[in-house]
Amino acid sequence: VTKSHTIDREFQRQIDEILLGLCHLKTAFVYDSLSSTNDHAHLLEQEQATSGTLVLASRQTQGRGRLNRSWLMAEGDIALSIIMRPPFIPRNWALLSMLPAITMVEALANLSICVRLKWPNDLIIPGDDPKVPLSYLGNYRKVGGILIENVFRNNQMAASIVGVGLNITANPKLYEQVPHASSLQILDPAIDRLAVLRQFLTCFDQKLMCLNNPDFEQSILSDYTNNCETLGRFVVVNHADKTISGQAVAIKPDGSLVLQDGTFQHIILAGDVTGT
Ligand code: BT5
Repeated sequence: VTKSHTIDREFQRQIDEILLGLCHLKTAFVYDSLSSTNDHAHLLEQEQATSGTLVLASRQTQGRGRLNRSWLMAEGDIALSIIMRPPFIPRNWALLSMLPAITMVEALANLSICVRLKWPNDLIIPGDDPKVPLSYLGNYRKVGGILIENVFRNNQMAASIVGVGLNITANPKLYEQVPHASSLQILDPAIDRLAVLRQFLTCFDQKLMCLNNPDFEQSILSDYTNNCETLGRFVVVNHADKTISGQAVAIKPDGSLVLQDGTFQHIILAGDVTGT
């Protein structure tokens, strides 16, 4: 974990101004560069940071995806982590990754940018060249991802670190390494990182305020389902040396994906999905 990080004062001031109007997201640590905002959030969590503490960085040297895969970013992209603690955590943990995903969909829709979701945690946009076979999901490209890391102490959930990465700037170096990656600037050349963050943080804060509404879980699930591009498609799932294929037909309340293969139903808890 980086020890010698510098605060990005101008960016910090802009984020602080956004947080002034919010209820739960109250404190932010905004850096030039970190190894990973999730790593830094874990450090703050160990130092008793309160629920709603935010970490942002303009660059990451060791950004992470799931299963220790690497997450690449360029200056101007979004990398953020939010420390969440009980009771400000949905009782159904499956909602932990759905919540930032649908919040980002809503935030970008408010800026007239349409992104979709790829199960379980990718933010995607349509590509512009339908002829390139990408073995990802049809003609869609990945513009963002979510990484949830839960912290347990004494058999109890002490915190959840909610990490969100979003590609804003066009980044040819990234597309070379990840052919199915894209960036929001390609859809909207005028996109503004701060406007995206303002929308995202405001929407996320509002959602947290609704955590105790009786229909909260149902509304997150149905927002997720409605925005999930995986559903309806014929997909292949790879997980731990196993391959399962079928039509994606539903998302269950525990976050699993239901595949229909002839008369069989497969319930997929985790895995990487590709589809046409
Ligand atoms: C994810 O993992 O998609 C979760 C990414 C979470 C990143 C955020 S940034 C802030 C916070 N701090 C961190 O260190 N992480 C979080 P996964 O589904 O495992 O996808 C990882 C895969 O996406 C890689 O193996 C690449 O193929 C691809 N990839 C890497 N960088 C990408 C990018 N910038 N855009 C699109 N795809 C990328």
